[in-house]
Amino acid sequence: MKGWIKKAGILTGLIGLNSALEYTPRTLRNSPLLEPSLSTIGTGAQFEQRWFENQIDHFNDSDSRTFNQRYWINDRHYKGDDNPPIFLLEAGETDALVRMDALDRGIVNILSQATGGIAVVLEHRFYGDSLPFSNFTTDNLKYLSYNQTLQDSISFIENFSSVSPYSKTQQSKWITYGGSYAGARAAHLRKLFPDIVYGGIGSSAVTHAEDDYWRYFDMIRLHQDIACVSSINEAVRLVDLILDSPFSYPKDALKTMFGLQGLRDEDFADLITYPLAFIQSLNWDDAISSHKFQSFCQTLTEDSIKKRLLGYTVGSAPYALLRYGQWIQKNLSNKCPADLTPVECFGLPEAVSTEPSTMRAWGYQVCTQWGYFQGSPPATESDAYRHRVVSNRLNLPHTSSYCERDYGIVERPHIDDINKLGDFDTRFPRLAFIDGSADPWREATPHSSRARMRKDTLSQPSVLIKGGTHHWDENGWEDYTSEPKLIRRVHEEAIAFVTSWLEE
Ligand SMILES: *[C@@H]1O[C@H](CO)[C@@H](O)[C@H](O)[C@H]1NC(C)=O
Ligand SMILES: *[C@@H]1O[C@H](CO)[C@@H](O)[C@H](O)[C@H]1NC(C)=O
Ligand SMILES: *[C@@H]1O[C@H](CO)[C@@H](O)[C@H](O)[C@H]1NC(C)=O
Ligand SMILES: *[C@@H]1O[C@H](CO)[C@@H](O)[C@H](O)[C@H]1NC(C)=O
Ligand SMILES: CC(=O)N[C@H]1CO[C@H](CO)[C@@H](O)[C@@H]1O
Repeated sequence: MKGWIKKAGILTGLIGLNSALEYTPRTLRNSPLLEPSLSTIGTGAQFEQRWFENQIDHFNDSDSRTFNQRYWINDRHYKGDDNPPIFLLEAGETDALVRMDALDRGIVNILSQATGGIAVVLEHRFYGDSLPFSNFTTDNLKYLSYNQTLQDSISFIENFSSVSPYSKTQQSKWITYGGSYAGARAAHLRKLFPDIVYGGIGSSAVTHAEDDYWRYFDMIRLHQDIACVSSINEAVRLVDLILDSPFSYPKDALKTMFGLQGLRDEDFADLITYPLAFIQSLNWDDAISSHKFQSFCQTLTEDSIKKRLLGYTVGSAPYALLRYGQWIQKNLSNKCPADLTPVECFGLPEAVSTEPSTMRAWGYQVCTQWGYFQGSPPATESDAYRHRVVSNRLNLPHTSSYCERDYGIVERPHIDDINKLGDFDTRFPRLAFIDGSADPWREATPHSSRARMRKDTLSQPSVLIKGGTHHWDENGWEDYTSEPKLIRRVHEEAIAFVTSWLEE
């Protein structure tokens, strides 16, 4: 694998990682290529990078080791009054530079502007440059338990007025905000530490941890373009049929058609889920939205003479498969440098690196507490299974096998650590949940089809963005009043409920 790592630059940006929660084929997970690159996420240069010294172990008084946690402040709306409201954007499972746009133009800037407050982004331990250890061995990663990480934010809030340049903030009201995993954090911080955290907004907040999260892909089936979804389904069923063949010839031909010859069946099935991951990065703002899923759909469904001919003779599935293969070849396989084989580029590496990386950290959180292994629906979910958009090779034993391989973890994740904090029914005064109706993560949020209905009140707002995917309210425009109505209304509602909270 050495050659591949040396050429790490080549695939940078291939996956438009917003955060580690974005689905990543297992075969690409260990790749250093997935670290977000500064050219795609910006440098945050407009804000000064600051450091807070935090405890590595919050629960052991005789352990005095500390690490430096990174944060940034947007104070352009702060007029110098005593105790301004402070909006803490939890960066979550990513390099926090990814959140600089949200600090500059997004939700916390909008809320600070409306209230004369201060906006802060705090990087999460083990991500970006907030590293307690320079080696992510499983032993070191044990300090990445959820309770330790929540305590980081609490220590930060409690010490902010003494360590930051803003000393007149001892009595400030803190409101947490986060999207995705960070959304769950924002909600849990409010609920678990109500005297320290005045209010919270969980956007696409995954308050429900789940071992087998096959619903991720099923949300794609349920909410994306029907013609495209049914083409994917036809192609995938044909893939599974071919992979079931006892002979190697058809399987080899299939993989070659995708430019992925030599890959193991499971690695192949996993890798071709690649275009589906981009659903999560669809955004109302065209400038930052990913267009790869649409490009994939267009390729699969395009009308052509060939499509009609194949349709009349052997059915539409072979056409869908052919086009699927072409798209993967053009957009993924061909990115492999010419002097390397597909296996060298896309097969699982033999040795696992313990170097610090987003995937290494998030994978540990997944394997120990959160679950969210994404794959095919189980056959018992007959409707979802029949219409699956990913191969049935991607079952739970397969999708979670990296836990043992990469971390030596054999137990199932302790999802109860998370779910006992409220699960779908997490609620608290001054705690808001904002979700997208088509978000692949919706089934892990309080707006899941399995959750109790919620009333939308000023104290406990419950907002579902129609057609939205992942935390669409996090980003915004400098002048939010010029945003498209769908999003402007969410931002207006957030200003209204936050203003009312602050008046209480
Ligand atoms: C607490 O910290 C001390 C000093 O580092 C260490 O010797 C001890 O094993 C720690 N206890 C636990 C339970 O981790
Ligand atoms: C990280 O720890 C592992 C296991 O102890 C060790 O084999 C490896 O050499 C260490 N890597 C670095 C860069 O220190
Ligand atoms: C923190 O979480 C870890 C992992 O679940 C657990 O072992 C530990 O007992 C917890 N500590 C506290 C103080 O709750
Ligand atoms: C932060 O505040 C807490 C309680 O106010 C205090 O015990 C702790 O020592 C402080 N930590 C730092 C790093 O300043
Ligand atoms: C996003 C991307 O790179 N899309 C390309 C994938 O391949 C098709 C052709 O099949 C191109 O047209 C796209 O530009």
